[in-house]
Amino acid sequence: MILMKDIVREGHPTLRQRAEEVKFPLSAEDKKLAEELMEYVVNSQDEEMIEKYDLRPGVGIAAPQVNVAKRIFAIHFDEDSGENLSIIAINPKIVSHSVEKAYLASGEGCLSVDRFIPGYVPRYARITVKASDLEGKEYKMRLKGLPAIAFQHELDHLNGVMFFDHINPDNPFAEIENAIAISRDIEE
Ligand code: SB7
Ligand code: NI
Repeated sequence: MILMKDIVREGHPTLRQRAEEVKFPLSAEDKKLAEELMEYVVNSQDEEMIEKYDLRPGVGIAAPQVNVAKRIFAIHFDEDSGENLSIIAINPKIVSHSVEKAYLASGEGCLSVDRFIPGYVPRYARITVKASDLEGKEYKMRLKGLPAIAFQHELDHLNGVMFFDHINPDNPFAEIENAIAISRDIEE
């Protein structure tokens, strides 16, 4: 199982690489990795598992964060988060997006970043995405709100991009044109 000690931090070169496409059928190793990424996000939202294994909560995690440069991530929102999305995304793509932007009013955090970095992270408000599941079956879905933000945060990890790369360096809280603010009451 993935623990905090397995998560690479800011400064690690894998976080700045473009991750490789994954081939199907999945190798046993890739399948295990995808399942472990999902297991981490599910456990990281469970009070008892957090205590027991000293996990940091996260709604998503991407393979490069455990030092594997492959295009795989998992996103999971706990049932009572008010969202419903639980996906393993392999070779994910954004096929179209809104002109309107969105940002989290509280800013973003990252399991690979051990400090608080204030500022708005502009994202697309709505996205249509494609990805493959563990069986190599392609699916397509539309996302908005927090799930759309989480998907873009994870997709960035596959492209070597960190959330703070998007923050305006001159004024981290400068108004973002044509954007809606999203507030969340759950962690990360
Ligand atoms: C804020 C946090 C996340 C997504 C969107 C907004 C995920 C945090 C956990 N991760 O570091 C995942 O890459
Ligand atoms: Ni992250």
